[in-house]
Amino acid sequence: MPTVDAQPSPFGFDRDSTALLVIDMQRDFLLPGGFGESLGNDVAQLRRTIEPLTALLTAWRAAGLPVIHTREGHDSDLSDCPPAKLARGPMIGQPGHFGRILIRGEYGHDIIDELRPADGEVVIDKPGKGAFYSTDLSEILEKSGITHLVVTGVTTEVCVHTTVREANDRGYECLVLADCVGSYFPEFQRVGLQMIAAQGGIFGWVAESPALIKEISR
Ligand code: C5J
Repeated sequence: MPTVDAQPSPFGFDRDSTALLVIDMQRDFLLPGGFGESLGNDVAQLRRTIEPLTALLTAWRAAGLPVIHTREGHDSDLSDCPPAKLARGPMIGQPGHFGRILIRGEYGHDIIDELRPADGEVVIDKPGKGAFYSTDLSEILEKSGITHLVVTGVTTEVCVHTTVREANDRGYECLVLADCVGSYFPEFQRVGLQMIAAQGGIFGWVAESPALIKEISR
């Protein structure tokens, strides 16, 4: 069984039952001038994930393993936007530099060019922070016999954490790749990763992508 050096212990996985989850690598979060930057965030903190994630995707696809992408966003009438989210995020649906913010079909909502989904890869549109809430991710994973998830994307403490916690409660074993997840806030990145692997791996495991690439390229 392939095994990756990870915290708090080695992470073993079976190629037939493991999927790569790429969370919300969307223009509005990552591009200079996008929604994330308009809130005063430093997008460079997220953009450092692009290079390692590109290398991982190349190796993962070469190994013939499944990739699932997610995008956070809403229908144009915002009917699927949880009211509490809209109340504290009134800019959702408003005009931004790359179209209406977090609205499906707008330029800013889509995935950055470097990580564009390949033909046949699943893309999940999610209205919440977690990838399971109000999506068919559970059914897709069950149908494909997936039990282990390699989790990447942004942001570490929000959509990555929510998804990993949801996945953990549903029985999935999650490996989070430290160099392939990003937060606008260095402190949240550091502590967010610590929280996952703490207490014997309370939500999962944490590793660096080169260790995983080495395993899947054997
Ligand atoms: C946020 C996300 N931070 N993808 N979204 O609002 O983490």
